[in-house]
Amino acid sequence: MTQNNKKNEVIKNSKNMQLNEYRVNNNGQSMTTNQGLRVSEDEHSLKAGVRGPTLMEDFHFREKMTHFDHERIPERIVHARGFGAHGYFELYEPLTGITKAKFLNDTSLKTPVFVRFSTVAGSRGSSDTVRDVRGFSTKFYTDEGNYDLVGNNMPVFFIQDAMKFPDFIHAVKPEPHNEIPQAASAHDTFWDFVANNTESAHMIMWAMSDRSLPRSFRMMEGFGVHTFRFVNEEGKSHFVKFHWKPVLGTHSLVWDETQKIAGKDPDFNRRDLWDAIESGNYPEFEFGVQLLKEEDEFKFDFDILDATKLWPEEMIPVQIIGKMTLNRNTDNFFAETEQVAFHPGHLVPGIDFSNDPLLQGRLFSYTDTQISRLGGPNFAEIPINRPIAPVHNNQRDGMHRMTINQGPVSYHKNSLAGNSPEPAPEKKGGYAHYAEKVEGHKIQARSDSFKDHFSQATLFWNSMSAVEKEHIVNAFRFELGKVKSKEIRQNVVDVFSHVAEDLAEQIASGIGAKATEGKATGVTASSPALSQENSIKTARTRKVAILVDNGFYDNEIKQVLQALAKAGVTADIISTKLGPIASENGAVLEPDYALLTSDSLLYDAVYIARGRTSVDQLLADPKSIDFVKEAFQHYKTIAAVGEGNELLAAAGIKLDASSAADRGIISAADTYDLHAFTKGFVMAIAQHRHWHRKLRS
Ligand code: HDD
Repeated sequence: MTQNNKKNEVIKNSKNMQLNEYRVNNNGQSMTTNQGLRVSEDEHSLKAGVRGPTLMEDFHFREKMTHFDHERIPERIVHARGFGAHGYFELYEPLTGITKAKFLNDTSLKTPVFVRFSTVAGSRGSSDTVRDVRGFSTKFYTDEGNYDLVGNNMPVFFIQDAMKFPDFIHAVKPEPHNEIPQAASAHDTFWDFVANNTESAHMIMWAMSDRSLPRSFRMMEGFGVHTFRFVNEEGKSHFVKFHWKPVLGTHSLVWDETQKIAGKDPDFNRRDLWDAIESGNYPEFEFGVQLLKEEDEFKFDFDILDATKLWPEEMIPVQIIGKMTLNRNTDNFFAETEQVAFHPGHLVPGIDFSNDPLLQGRLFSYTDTQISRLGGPNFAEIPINRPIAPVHNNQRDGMHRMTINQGPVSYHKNSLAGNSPEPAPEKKGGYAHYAEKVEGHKIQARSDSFKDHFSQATLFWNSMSAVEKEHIVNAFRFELGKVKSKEIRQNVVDVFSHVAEDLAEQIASGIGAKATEGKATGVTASSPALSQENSIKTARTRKVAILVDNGFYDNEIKQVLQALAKAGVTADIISTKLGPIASENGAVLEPDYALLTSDSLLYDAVYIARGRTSVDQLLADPKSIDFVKEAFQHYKTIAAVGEGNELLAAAGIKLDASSAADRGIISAADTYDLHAFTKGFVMAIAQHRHWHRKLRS
């Protein structure tokens, strides 16, 4: 083993090995109290007689109950619902001369990471598929200390100054008088905020777009949002924006589907991530940076310190420099995902802040929130938060202190302990803040360069495909349609009249409001990178529902399953009931789900197998017809063979030989070329959705 490889192994495993210290396995063990005393009885409290009162001296009962009574900690004020996983980061290209961060310079390193994806507005128990921004937080356990990239799946934000964050969050959260609605922005206070705070216009365009409805956490982009700084060995700085690009492409659900999934499987996104990792389909995200020279700071028609602006990729390309792979689920949700504490101010040498006023405010908020959520200042000692780099300082005591610091000295400078721990000079890895020159008056105001609230909202609108535009208009109509105040609805239309006339008109005509002409920015530029339709398309890891019952053709199912598996597509067998089903020649298949416990909402594609008896049984259950109908309405690929085509007809899907394939319907007669059929099926699945299909054709 070379030196580098050895190092690799150590780094790769060190977080996992560190967690080993804390793992507890109860298998084969006797039950004890928290004091280690073996317990002989765990079902009956100690009573004075079998029908008598419970006795106070039952310490096991008291301990069990006290612990239970305190099992919850405050949920996060935002991003309460989330899901985490472990993995590692590998560097393709060293950023030599750009940043001195070691994990971005040494391609032989595998840096352990923990990632938490989240929604923003909902409570911990809310549904995964609501219309919302998704959090995308990554903790890199580097050997220079933890580096946290606490981002979202959208590259901009609602507000420009952190001072407004509590207001914005109050407006989007359930209204305080009745705590309605849960995990939804479709209500009066949110849209009243939007109408009165026009800096939110660009982010609202993203929030009303399909980006708010990710098909999977594995199919979302991630963004650091703010402009940060890279600093090199010589102390020279570049501005930088961070990007995560999913290897499977960026894809979304459709609105009708998300609302129904919220009932059918509120854990849809977290289950998808868990299952993907368990089955070895490790989610992968490439890491990209947009770099800007210090001297180019003022070359743009937007301010790079303004978090409501993105850097168009066509203007400043994203350089892909590495990849993150998520390959391990948590052992325990609470210990890891709930207790993980991210902070945009957890940095390593070579990475620094910009003066973005949103970022500056975040630097205060995150530690503050951890202190109340995690019960004191020692949250960094919780196993998931502990760095793999050694920790030495003079901080002592506090709630839940784990470290047993030795010796009498807890101050700096000292002679008694040889002045240790001693600050490390920059050359020896000590963090030194970038020596930016700053001058100015103390002032509570915003720079004029932050005043353009609409140009990039128009850029975003211009960059959308016709289908994406239609989804945005429908989202506005839905959200504003739920707003009771007519005045607020009109005020919002007035705001979006600044973005684009056709947008404002279409919103207005759906909600009984009026758009005003002549106010729009007139921006004509577009940025193709913003449209999801230009994203990577692949069938890999997509899920197919196979509808089948007794009397199927064994050989056909086997070959289709093989072809799907070869393309990396997973499949579930769904039948009218659970329990083994038999083919026409007696071969047996075990269904994964019955129609009752399944739904096409939970799949990317449907396949209806041939077989007279099989299809007759399916046809006799109306759920199978709804299954196919909804898959069609949600633009999903549907394949049918032989008699299976009758289920298409029963679902009202008329086949038009000239355009059927185009609409993602792969239909075959009894005798057909199986190879060509499966190839066409996989290609159609890779398209994600067949948007041009007309509803209920
Ligand atoms: Fe924040 C959590 C992302 C602005 C204050 N934020 C939180 C999480 C994410 C973000 C992903 C969840 C972390 C996790 O998984 O545990 N926040 C962002 C982004 C922002 C942003 C991308 C803008 C670019 N946030 C923002 C502002 C403030 C906060 C302006 C306050 C000044 N955010 C918090 C917080 C949270 C938080 C209250 C709640 C739970 C936590 O920190 O750990 O401190």
